[in-house]
Amino acid sequence: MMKVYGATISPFVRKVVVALTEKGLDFELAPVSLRSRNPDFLSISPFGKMPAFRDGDFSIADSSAILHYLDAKYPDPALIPAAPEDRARAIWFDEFGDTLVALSGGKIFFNRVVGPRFLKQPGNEDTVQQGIAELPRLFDYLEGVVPDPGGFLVGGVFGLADIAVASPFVNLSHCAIDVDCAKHPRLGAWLPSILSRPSFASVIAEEKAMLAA
Ligand SMILES: N[C@@H](CCC(=O)N[C@@H](CS)C(=O)NCC(=O)O)C(=O)O
Repeated sequence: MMKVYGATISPFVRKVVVALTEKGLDFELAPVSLRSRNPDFLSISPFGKMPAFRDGDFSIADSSAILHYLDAKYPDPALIPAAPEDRARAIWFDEFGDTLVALSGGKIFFNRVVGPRFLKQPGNEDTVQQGIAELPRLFDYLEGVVPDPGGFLVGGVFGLADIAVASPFVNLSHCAIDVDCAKHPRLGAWLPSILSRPSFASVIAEEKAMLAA
C-alpha cells in the first residue's frame, strides 16, 4: 500500500492526502513528527521535511513532486490540466500556495501552534502580527482570480490549484484567522466550497480533534 510520511496538520502533507482521497487511492499515513530521525523517512526526505512518500519501489519527497507523480500514475480524475496555459496556471497556484505557507506557516502557524504546542517553546506574537499584516494584499490578489461560486481556479475543474491554495487557509483557521467576507467576498465564498469537499473535511475534522485534545 502507498505510504505517506507526515501529519496532515502540515499543509504540504494535507495536499497529498487530499489528492490521494480525491483519486480514491488507498494509502497509509505513517506519522512522523518535526525533527524526526525515522531512517526510512530521512532516506527519502534528506532535509527532514514532510511529506515523504513511497509507492512500492518508488519513493519521493516534496508535495508537488508527489502530486505530479500521482497524477501521471493514477490519472483518474486528473488534478493537473494538460493544456499548456492551464498547466502553467496550476503550477503557479501550487507555488502560490506553497509560498503562502512559508509566510503564514513560518510566521503565524509556527508561533501560534507549532512552537507552543509541539516544540514546547513560546511563540513570538510580534512575528505573528507581522505575518498577519502581509496577508491582505495576498487575499486581494486571490479575490481577483477566484472563480464564481461553485467554480474552480483553473480550467473549470477541481485540481492541484484548488488543493494548494486552500490548504494553507486550514492552518490559518487553526490560528483563528479567517477570511473576512465583507472585504473578500469571492474568496470567502470559494474557500468553503473547496474545504467542505469530503477529502478536505475529513482531514480538517481529525486535525481539529487533535488540536482540541
Ligand atoms: N517543499 C516541501 C516543503 C515541506 C515542508 O516544509 N514541510 C515542513 C512541515 S509544514 C517540515 O517538515 N518542516 C520540518 C523542518 O523543516 O525541519 C513540500 O512541498 O513538501
